Parts: sequence; structure tokens; C-alpha cells
Amino acid sequence: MAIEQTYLMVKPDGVQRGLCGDILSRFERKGLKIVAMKFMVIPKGTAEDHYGEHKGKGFYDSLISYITSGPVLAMVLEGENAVAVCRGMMGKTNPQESAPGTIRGDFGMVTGMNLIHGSDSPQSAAREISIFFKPEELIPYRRTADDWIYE
Ligand code: IDP
Ligand code: MG
Repeated sequence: MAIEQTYLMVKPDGVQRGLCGDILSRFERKGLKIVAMKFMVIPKGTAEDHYGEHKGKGFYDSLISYITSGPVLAMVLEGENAVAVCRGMMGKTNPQESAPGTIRGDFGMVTGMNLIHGSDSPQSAAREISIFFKPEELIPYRRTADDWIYE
């Protein structure tokens, strides 16, 4: 199984509700490796670039104002099959349909306030990482705990 990188972001509702630590700790405890992290307010143009696939949909304008409404915690996480593993941990787009034990299932109530973004494919991950991080902001290092996470 290939080692992948994925783009994750605690959205403004997660930051305002004080859930950054809880959300990040789930990924850390799972075994994902932190490669980059940034606390930022997303400029409108960057949000439009990131969510370009949704332009023209009914929720697009409210999505852009939601995601730019306050700071987000942006990060790149790495691990085996990281894109799908992290999507599974997030839960479905609608928190009411997300299983308990997932981030959206445990903390959210509506789709428009669903706490977290995660890339949906390795191709999306590469695109999204390049929107939010410069190559030199991705930090390569050996994590000794990997010897006890992967066989
Ligand atoms: P995803 O975040 O699970 O990948 P997408 O379909 O890519 O879901 O939608 C991107 C984001 O747009 C969602 O996470 C959510 O914040 C918002 N969104 C999607 N559909 C709706 C909707 O029907 N109403 C309000 N917001 C929506
Ligand atoms: Mg998506």
C-alpha cells in the first residue's frame, strides 16, 4: 500500500468550538503523521480556487462565506492510504448521516457546519496541498513511532 499525503482542514466552526485539539488528536492517535500545519484565515480567492468544483451549485456562495468566516487549521497528513483513511474518520458530508465515532458524526448536526475538510482522492490532495502550502513547508522527517505503527 502506497504512502499518501492528504489535505485536511478544521473548518471555522471547529476552530470556534474549540475542537482543533480533539480532531487533530484523533488523526495522531490513529497513526497519521503531521507533515505541515498552518493556522490561517483563507482569502476569498483561495477559497474559490479550493472549492472550484462546486461553483454554480446552490450552496456555493454560503460555502465560500462559511470557509472564509474565521480561521481554519490547515494541515497535511501522511500515511498508508491516508486519503481514504482520513475520509473514513471524517464521516459523510451530512453529519446527520455520519456514523458515531466519526468526526462529523460525533460533533456535527448540519452539512453547512460539518467541521472538517479532507481531500477525496490522491489527485485532489496534490491539488489542494499546492493551494495551501509551498513545497518547502512540507517537512520531511523520520518518525520513530512508525516502527510501532507499520509492520
Ligand atoms: P465533502 O466535504 O464531504 O467532500 P462536498 O460535496 O465536496 O463534501 O462539499 C464540500 C462542502 O460544501 C461540504 O463539506 C459542506 O461544507 C458544503 N456543502 C456541500 N453540500 C452542501 C449543502 O447541501 N448545503 C450546505 N453546504 C453544503
Ligand atoms: Mg469534497
